[in-house]
Amino acid sequence: MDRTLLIVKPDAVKKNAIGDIIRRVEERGFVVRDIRMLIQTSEQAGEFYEVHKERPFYNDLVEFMTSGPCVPMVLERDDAVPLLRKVVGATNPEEADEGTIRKAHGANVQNNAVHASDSPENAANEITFYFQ
Ligand code: 3AN
Repeated sequence: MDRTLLIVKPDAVKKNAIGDIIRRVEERGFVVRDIRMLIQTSEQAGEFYEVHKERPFYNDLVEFMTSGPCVPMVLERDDAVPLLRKVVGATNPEEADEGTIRKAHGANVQNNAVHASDSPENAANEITFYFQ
């Protein structure tokens, strides 16, 4: 079994979509192994998205990710990382396939409802980041 990290971002928490998002991943065979709710500090959000530090949207992204509670969770199933990326959909909700979480709940390329790890190596690091 593989593990990956899903974060319900502040926009989706605000619109009461935590339950629907968990339902969607559970329906596709993922098991929730750990979960918490936190309001991130700018330092935490900045470190999490450090790879985007030089991008023009970095400051807005950090502000968005600290704008309210978010819900990171550890999800488990075989092939967890690529399969969760499929369930989540494209970064831009307008380009996301029907039936994906971002199509259902994302508003725009920044406020796109969820984060999902993009490689097994990042998944391991991101799980440690929120669940020491
Ligand atoms: P993904 O989350 O699909 O792996 P990344 O890693 O390219 O996408 O981007 C991380 C986060 O940065 C996205 N989830 C989104 O919130 C934000 N983001 C990405 N591209 C843009 C953009 N062009 N403008 C604003 N925010 C962006």
